[in-house]
Amino acid sequence: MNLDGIWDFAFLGDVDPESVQINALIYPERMAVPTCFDAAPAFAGQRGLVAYRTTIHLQDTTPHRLVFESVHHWCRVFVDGKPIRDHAGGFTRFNVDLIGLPAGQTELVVLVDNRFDAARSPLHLPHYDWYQYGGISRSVTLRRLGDLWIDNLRIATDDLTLPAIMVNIRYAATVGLGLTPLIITCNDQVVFEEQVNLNDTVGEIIRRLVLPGAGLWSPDMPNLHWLRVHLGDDERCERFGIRQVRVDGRQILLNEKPLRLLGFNRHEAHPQFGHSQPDALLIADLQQLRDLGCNFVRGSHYPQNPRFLDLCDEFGICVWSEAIGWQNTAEHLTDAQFVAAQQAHITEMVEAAANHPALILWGLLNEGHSHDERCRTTYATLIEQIRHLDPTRPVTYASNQPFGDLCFDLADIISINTYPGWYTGELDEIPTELDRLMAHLDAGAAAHKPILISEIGAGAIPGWRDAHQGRWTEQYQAQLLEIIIRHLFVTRGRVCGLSIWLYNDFRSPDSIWRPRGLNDKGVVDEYRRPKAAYETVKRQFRLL
Ligand code: ADA
Repeated sequence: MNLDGIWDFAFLGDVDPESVQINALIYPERMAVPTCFDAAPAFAGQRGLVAYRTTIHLQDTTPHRLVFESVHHWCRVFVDGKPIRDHAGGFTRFNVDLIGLPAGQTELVVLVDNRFDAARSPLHLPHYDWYQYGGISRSVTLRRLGDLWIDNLRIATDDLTLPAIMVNIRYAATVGLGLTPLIITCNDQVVFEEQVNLNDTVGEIIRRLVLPGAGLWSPDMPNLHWLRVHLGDDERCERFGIRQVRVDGRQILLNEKPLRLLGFNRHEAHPQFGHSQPDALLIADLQQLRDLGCNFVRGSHYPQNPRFLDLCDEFGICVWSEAIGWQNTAEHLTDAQFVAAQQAHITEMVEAAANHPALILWGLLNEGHSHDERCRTTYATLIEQIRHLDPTRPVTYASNQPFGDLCFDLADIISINTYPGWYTGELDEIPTELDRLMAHLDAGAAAHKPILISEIGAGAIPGWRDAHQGRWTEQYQAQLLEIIIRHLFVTRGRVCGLSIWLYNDFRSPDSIWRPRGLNDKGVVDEYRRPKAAYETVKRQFRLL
């Protein structure tokens, strides 16, 4: 049951969650779920503890599960007045299991806190260059689990030519059930049937399925298939694509063919909805990205909305999914609490998104201090964790220290954020600067690895054009991006991909570097109105 809608709401302010008497709360407001409450005019820019309330219905006394797709930044979930679970970190899915509760109508209350608190929500630090909105920002659902449920269903390509997939079914049950029927259908055809022995209350069933004639997924031909697994009384359906991505020397191969990634970074931000992404906005963004001639989006700097990933699967747009981070230093990367929070977040990111064929690349820790020896252990630990959770995709991280980085050997792809012509140098120096960068990488870390330019760009205040065409004008941004695209792909051709910084303008903490309170490096503004660079990039991408 989808619980999205209008919930009761209370803004409690600078209050300690431990001191809140849940049953005594009064809810003077109403709030949409999902949305970010601090994007709404009444609470714009406010930080504090808030309470959301709705009513849920438990069908019977068997286990039920609340699934939250994302809550910022910290929350405590109460059912029937009792605290069930705390969760820290936005942008990822987490479950709240309801075990042994009476059947019928009951009250669900979620205390949500968008204040910065490095101890309680270590993943959200105030220096990050994006406005960190608060609230229940993605959908909430209630599931009846019953006595046996499929906890997770993972589908991975095993063989491209047959083709064949590996299906991993993780199940849980309240009691050992013995022989239980397992039936798997693909696109409504039964492809597998067996009696499985479920003596344990948790376990994994792994099967290899050959699917003759099933079309492969690629950006040009995004074929998708439905896998439906019936285990006892439970049923789970997942959409998947058959495709393989791997790194071979300096190239990324998709289905054994070189893949050139052309696209943008994208922030999940909108002045009216904050990090929430209504379907209409997702579709509009994807339509523009397709119109721009993209086949790639880097989800900067956190895991993207599952609905966005669904649409990327359909539109044939490849995605880099990134675990949250922004210029984290040794202070964070050697802090056990921060590392543990990253590990939990990475597990949630991979679990939620692994079946999306569009997702071709995992990333982490944007511009963390990978040039500081003290940070290397954490880079190694987290990258290893991602590989362990999902050995089927390359791993990378965006470095802004290409001349001093100490962790490039840990990554499958070398990704560089660089701002020639913006933070350093002038337009005519861009080609030389890019060549200097490539020469350095080719002589060392990237000699046998692909290079991706994960950020590059310039600010442009929407509507500002003038005869001098200097920094902050739309003309300057358009010229800079044209020079970069032509140099990278027409003159040179060394890099395997580009994600321009960035698709959309987005709110950032107040600073003299951020006119209008926004990071203005989008080719569309915060309401997605195109700047001059939109047409320039579109023309250049389409010529390649
Ligand atoms: C960095 C960072 C981005 C953004 C960008 C900018 O490269 O990774 O998140 O802050 O700079 O706009 O300056």
